[in-house]
Amino acid sequence: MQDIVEKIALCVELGKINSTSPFPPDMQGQDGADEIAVEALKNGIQPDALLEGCMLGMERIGKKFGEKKAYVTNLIISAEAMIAVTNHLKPFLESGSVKQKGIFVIGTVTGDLHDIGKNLVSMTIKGGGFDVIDLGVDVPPQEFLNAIAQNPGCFVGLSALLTTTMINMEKSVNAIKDAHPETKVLVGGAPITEDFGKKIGADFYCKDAFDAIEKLNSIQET
Ligand code: B1M
Repeated sequence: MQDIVEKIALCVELGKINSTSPFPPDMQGQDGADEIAVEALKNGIQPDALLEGCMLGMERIGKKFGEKKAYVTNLIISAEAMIAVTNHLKPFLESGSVKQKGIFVIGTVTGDLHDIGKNLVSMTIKGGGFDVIDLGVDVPPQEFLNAIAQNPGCFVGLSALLTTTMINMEKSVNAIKDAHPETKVLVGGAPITEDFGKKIGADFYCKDAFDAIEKLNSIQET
């Protein structure tokens, strides 16, 4: 199991998407994240292990980038490698109980183009029995307001990955709470914390996709 986690982590860190990807040159012809994920799932490895490998790989490349030891292009191919894995996880994450529990609107806030975490949250919440409306990335506050107006009673999730876009998250929460104070807002993303969520008036901070579904279920139980 640990072997698979490490193999996936290495492919994601180095941007080895599949056997035909040219990077890194010393891994040419070898299986990439895509083939390793398919094989692992075929052998009964749990999707969680593949996700763990992806997160580890992303953490490593993110750290290198922060230390100026990697470029944006490295982040792009690492993202492609992780997407290759998550594409195979989609059926598992989305295959929850079919009972429709409500509508969940999600988007990455204005100015932010990161969507891998948001997409994972979308899939997991869909699997948890909610209808998901994914507004995509770089979503201005007004678009969230339009979606709420069209889906009364929905829950809203906001994602932000940049310290520079956390302020835009606050603007979106304010706009939502001003226009629709009853709407429950959940926030998440790497730089977001419980304290920050509270400070900007969000109802819930979610550390990851599984935490998000737990929080949504808890709202429903109250
Ligand atoms: Co960017 N990037 N990036 N990047 N990138 C970070 C975030 C960074 C930390 C890297 C670093 O410097 N170490 C850094 C931000 C620094 C900061 O703000 N202080 C950074 C930077 C600087 C940038 C650019 C500015 C680089 C540049 O152009 N010079 C640029 C900005 C573009 C923009 O958005 N305007 C940029 C671009 C990119 C790519 C496009 C190349 C690519 C994204 C591709 C894509 O998303 N399709 C990318 C990537 C891949 C990363 C890292 C390496 C990985 C992010 C990721 O996908 N993680 C990242 C470093 C890192 O995070 N370690 C980095 C995996 C994902 C599953 O985790 O998104 O955290 P995450 O989601 C988690 C939780 O946070 C939570 O659940 C998920 C797990 O279950 N969650 C939620 C997320 N959203 C939620 C919403 C919820 C609930 C939970 O709602 C309820």
